[in-house]
Amino acid sequence: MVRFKIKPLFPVNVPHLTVNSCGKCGPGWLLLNTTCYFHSKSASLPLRNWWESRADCTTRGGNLAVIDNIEEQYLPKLDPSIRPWWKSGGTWIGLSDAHAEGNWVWINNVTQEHGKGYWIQGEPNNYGPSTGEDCAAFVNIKNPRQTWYDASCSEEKHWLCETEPNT
Ligand SMILES: [Ca+2]
Ligand SMILES: [Ca+2]
Repeated sequence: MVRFKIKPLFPVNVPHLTVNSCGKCGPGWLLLNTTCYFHSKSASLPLRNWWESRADCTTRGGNLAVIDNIEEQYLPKLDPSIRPWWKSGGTWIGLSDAHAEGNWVWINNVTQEHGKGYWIQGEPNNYGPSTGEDCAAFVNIKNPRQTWYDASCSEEKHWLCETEPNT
């Protein structure tokens, strides 16, 4: 049973999560709407830095998740294999400003519009004295519209992969 205390704030339909993807996604992947997702926590994998996380997704035939719709923000709450989602810690997604500080670009080369997206209030803040923070992760605390934050790419976290279903 999934409860959404904040539901009135989010006038979207709760997306349908298909745990049995009927062969459309590979083993360990979940089907949400029309996309397959793999969360490292569901496979009990050790934490990895951003680059290693991306490499793992590539090995699995996908890449780090590109979050471009609100439904994807619900995934950590819907996926029973990564509960309790509020204790899952940070999860890498495919968003970085490593090439130009403050210019956030997804791994599919789509630029994240400044002031848009699902950043936690006060993020991204490039916190830190020297290296700053150039990779984005999400953590679901309360509000699905405020889950992203920037962190040092060398930090080790869970990660979320995404790929197209088999046809
Ligand atoms: Ca940065
Ligand atoms: Ca930050």
